[in-house]
Amino acid sequence: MNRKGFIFDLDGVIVDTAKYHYLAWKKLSESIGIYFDEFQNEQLKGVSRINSLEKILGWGNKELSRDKFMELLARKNNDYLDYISNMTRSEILPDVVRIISFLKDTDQSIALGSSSRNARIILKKLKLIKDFDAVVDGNNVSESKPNPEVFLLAAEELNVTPQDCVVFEDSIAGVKAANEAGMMSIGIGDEKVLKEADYVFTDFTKISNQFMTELITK
Ligand code: B16
Ligand code: MG
Repeated sequence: MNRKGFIFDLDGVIVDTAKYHYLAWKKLSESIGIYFDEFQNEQLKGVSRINSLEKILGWGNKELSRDKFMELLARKNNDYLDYISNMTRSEILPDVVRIISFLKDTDQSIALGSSSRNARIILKKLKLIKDFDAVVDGNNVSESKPNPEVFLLAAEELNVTPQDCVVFEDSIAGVKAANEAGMMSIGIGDEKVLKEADYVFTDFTKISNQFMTELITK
C-alpha cells in the first residue's frame, strides 16, 4: 500500500480537552469583565495561548501591560493544567484508537500537529506518544493556526509531501491551515462550522476502515 502522512490535531480530535480550554478561558475572561461564551470559544479553537488572549482583550477593548498579560497567560494555563491533572486513557475520544491502529497496521506515517504547548504532557498521560512518528506542537512553531506552519513541519518530519497528507481537525483555524498547506482536510465536528473542510464527520465512529483505505489509495 501507499504510505501517506496522517496528521492529527490534539485538542478536540484525540481528546476532549477543548472543554477544559473553554472553562479556563471563560473563568479568566469573566475575571477581567469580558463576556465569554461558546461563540467566542469556537474562534479560539486551534489558536495559540498568546493569540487567544490577544483576541479576548480585543473583544473587550482592553489593553494590558506586558506583565499583566504574562500573569493572565500563566493563570489560564495553571487552571487548565488543574483541569487535566487527572486525565487518563478513558478520555480518548471514541474510535481514535481504532483509527490509529488501522493506520499502523497499514504502515502509514502518523504525526501530531497541535497548537498546544501542553501536547506532549497530554499524549504521555494518554499513553499514546509512542504511536506518533512525529510530534509538532506549539513549542516548535512561530506562527499559530490558521498559518500552515505546524502541518508543513509535521509533513517534513514524516518525510511525506503535503499533497500526500491528510489532516484531522476540529477547529475553523486548523481546517484553514490544512487547506493552506495543500493537504486534505477532514473536519471532526459540526459540518455547519467546519464548512471549509474537504470532508466532515461528527466523530471517528463515523469514519469506516473502507473510507480510510480510500484515502490511502487515492
Ligand atoms: P496551550 P490544538 C490548541 O490545540 C487548542 O485548540 C486551543 O484552544 C489552545 O489555545 C491552543 O492549543 C494552545 O494550547 O495553551 O495548551 O498551549 O487544537 O491545536 O491541539
Ligand atoms: Mg483542536
